[in-house]
Amino acid sequence: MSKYKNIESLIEKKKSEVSDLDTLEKFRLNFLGKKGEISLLMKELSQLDADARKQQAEELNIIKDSVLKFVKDKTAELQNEAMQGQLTSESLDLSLPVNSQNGTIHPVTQVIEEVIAIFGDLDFFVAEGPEVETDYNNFTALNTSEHHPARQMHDTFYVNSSTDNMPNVLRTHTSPVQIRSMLKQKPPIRLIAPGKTFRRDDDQTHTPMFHQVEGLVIDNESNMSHLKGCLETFLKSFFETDSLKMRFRPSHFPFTEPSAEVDIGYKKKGNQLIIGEGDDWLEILGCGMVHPNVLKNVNINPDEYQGYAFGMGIERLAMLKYGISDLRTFFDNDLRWNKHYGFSSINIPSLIGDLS
Ligand code: 2NM
Repeated sequence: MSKYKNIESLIEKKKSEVSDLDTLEKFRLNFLGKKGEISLLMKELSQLDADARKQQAEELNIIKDSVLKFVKDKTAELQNEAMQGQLTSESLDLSLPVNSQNGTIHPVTQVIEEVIAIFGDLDFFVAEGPEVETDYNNFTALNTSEHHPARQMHDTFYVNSSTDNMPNVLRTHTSPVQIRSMLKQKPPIRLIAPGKTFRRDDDQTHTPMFHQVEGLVIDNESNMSHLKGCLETFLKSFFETDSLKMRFRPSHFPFTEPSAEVDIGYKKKGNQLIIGEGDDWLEILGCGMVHPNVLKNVNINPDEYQGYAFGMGIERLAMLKYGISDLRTFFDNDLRWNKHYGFSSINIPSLIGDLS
């Protein structure tokens, strides 16, 4: 042992001088680097005879291993200290008042909150579900046949997982949330399902991800006139107007019968759209009476229960209400756009206070 007393005491002295990752790296190079003290001593071993070489190599390896262990342990210790320091210095006090000069609420979030406030007041509750769905919940349960064009690869994002040997999809509408809700809960049901939806579409007026809100009412009396009254109340409240021209046009969806599309009247005043009056029509939502096959698929007896459903695009509602002309700008994350079209985080939409 005596031969290496000097280096051992040098190591102990240098250990005590290590205070951060920089000095630790210098320490490592000083002993274990190519021209480090231990490496040089290793080279000297070759000049010794076999017995002495074996004995001293053993001693030197023990010293080398202890230096390696020190470097490893000290690295972990210093990194942990750095992390703790960062966690303390970067802590965020969530109880501080909002600085409304900075962040804004995105128009999509704002409109979802407004829609929830209105339907909440009409006794609807909010339902949610996963964005990756089974092919069954997204299509089959909704009376969409095996060969319906909506199932085609060019409309639907299929993902690399499957349920019951059927591929999973990114939900193309929020209707699978209604399927899940009807399987869990017996009528009467009054729900809305807001959320992200996905379709393989990307052009001026389509983005591959967009938001929808759908509504569902199931009981033993609701009919088309209830549907019409419900939508009229909603649209008047949402567009904050008492005069609202509205028309139903016959349409087709696999999950409703009869089905309709709803237009609202508007006119142009300069660059501005006046919603509710005028001789031009804007398509705003789709709706209908829930198809008996859909009810059967969720074990609800269509001879006992019936109901209506509707669906609309959130971005479209936001564009019409807040005069945003380009869909794609919603997802550009341009801070100037966010600041211009965003909403204060202090004003939460409500029917008692201000909707917007
Ligand atoms: C729409 C239009 C018409 C709809 C139907 C259902 C369900 F689950 F009850 F069958 N949910 N949503 C529906 C009906 C959606 O969106 C344009």
